[in-house]
Amino acid sequence: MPRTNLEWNVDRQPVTPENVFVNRRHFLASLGAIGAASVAAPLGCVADTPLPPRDKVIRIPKTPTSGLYPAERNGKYTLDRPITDELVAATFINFYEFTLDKTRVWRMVDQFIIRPWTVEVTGLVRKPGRFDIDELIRKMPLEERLYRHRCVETWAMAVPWTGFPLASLVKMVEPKASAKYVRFVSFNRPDQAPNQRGGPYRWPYYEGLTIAEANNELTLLATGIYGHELPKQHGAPIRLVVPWKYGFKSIKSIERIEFLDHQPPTFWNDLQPNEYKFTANVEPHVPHPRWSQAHEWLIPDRSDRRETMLYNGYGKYVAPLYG
Ligand SMILES: Nc1nc2c(c(=O)[nH]1)N[C@H]1C(S)=C(S)[C@@H](COP(=O)(O)O)O[C@H]1N2
Ligand SMILES: [Mo]
Repeated sequence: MPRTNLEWNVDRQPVTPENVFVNRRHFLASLGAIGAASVAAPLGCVADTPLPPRDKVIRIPKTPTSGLYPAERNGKYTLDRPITDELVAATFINFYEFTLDKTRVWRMVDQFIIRPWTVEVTGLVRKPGRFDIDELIRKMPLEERLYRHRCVETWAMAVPWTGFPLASLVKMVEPKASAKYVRFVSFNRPDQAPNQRGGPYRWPYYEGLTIAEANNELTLLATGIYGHELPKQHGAPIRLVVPWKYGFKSIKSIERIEFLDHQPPTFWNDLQPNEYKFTANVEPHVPHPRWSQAHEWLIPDRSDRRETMLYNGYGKYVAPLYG
């Protein structure tokens, strides 16, 4: 059966160049509308294929808060694997607002405008507000943390994020006792993001956490990566990082945060109700309907396989939330 483009684009993975070409054609054929020119385009981040030039891919924004980077590293959070090469991470990206093709997101983000940017905080809080992104960042305690990242598609990476605990924003806005969930909403700008023009998705992307998950010490709002501000493809100017959950929970480019008394629907659960539920923790023994989650592989090398760890190895911090 031909896949629909509602599904995860797991074909866009570094395999052998031959397979990449076959998979790419299969993938493009399944999308239908793309011409032969793009089939011949460079493949980008694929093992054994040259990566594109660093200065083209990693465009670091210049903003009123650029001077805050690099932030001091919090050494509490350590890795069991090497930090992923920055250029590999920047060219292997899920950001469906722009394209489903991981290796081409970086080429599609030029028109995306990340200043001025406002984050609106609403709902069941005593101090709601609309925060200018740079004023918000200046109020918050920026630090760097090394975290593993695990995508539901089985690829994994390890990166240094810069950001602040979501808990410090939660504290600032003073949630009411009735606030049990936090909902996050990304942007909807078809003029800036090509894949928001038509198609089957219901934009903007939206996600959610319980208030306990939001207040967990691991949960970050990231504004930087690799010691500088987020390049657009990583979800500038501010994105969630929830390292014990599948990557799709870590919503990029957040415009609104709402405090609710009920569990909100989420983007992927609405599209694929038979996949992972709201919680979507990394659990090796719970397969995806179409693949096992027992193993993961470290980009860019499909053969660099590891056993998936329960809660992505963060059980020490989060297991009590689910016991
Ligand atoms: N707004 C938005 N956020 C998103 C996504 C997306 O398509 N749109 N993809 C998610 C998925 S599936 C993953 S794995 C991570 C990838 O983050 P990275 O590209 O910075 O590694 O972002 C998540 N956040
Ligand atoms: Mo993902």
